[in-house]
Amino acid sequence: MDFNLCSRISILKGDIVNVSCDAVVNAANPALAGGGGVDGAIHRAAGPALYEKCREIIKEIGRLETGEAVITPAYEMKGVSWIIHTVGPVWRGGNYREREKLASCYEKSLAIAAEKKLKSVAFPAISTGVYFYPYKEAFDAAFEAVCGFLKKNDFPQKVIFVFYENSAFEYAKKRAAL
Ligand code: AR6
Repeated sequence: MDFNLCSRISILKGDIVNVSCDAVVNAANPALAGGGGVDGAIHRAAGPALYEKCREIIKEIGRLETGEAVITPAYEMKGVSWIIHTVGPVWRGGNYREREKLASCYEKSLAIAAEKKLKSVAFPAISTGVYFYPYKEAFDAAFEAVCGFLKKNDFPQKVIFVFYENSAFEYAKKRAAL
């Protein structure tokens, strides 16, 4: 990876709610109804106002389509100002445009961050939990999308990939050569 890009990407292991940054990305569902995994952790950290805001958004847009993203405040979540909610694809074997849809989650989330001139954005490994996307293929798609975006945009200045599981964390570090 070239030096400039390298200095703009970090790979961490841990809980995304403990990362300090301008925005964290939530692996949401189309109803923005909260759930388990990252979504549950983010809703718990942000408090009930987030749930209310999500209801308002769904009233307006009906549902959040796979690969799309919306932004809300982070409410009570410490060290974070914004939450960007995106819906990853459910893995169905790889022939249902899963890669394209997963790349879109990263690109649309980053486009929102760029528009707001946010400095730092943290992503979980979208779709790799209950949506069953294999973690290696998921990181390959995510990394390509993020690098492509950062090359063309000055904001966000920094992207942080946050992994919960050691295998995914180790793979990402090796793959990104960080
Ligand atoms: N911090 C960082 N990573 C986490 C955390 C955490 N606190 N918790 C889990 N992970 P998932 P999806 C990892 O299932 O596959 C929800 O119910 C986890 O190990 O959270 O996109 C939504 O409401 C996994 O690698 O998201 C949707 O219905 C990765 O985050 C659905 O799940 C993603 O796992 C979305 O499924």
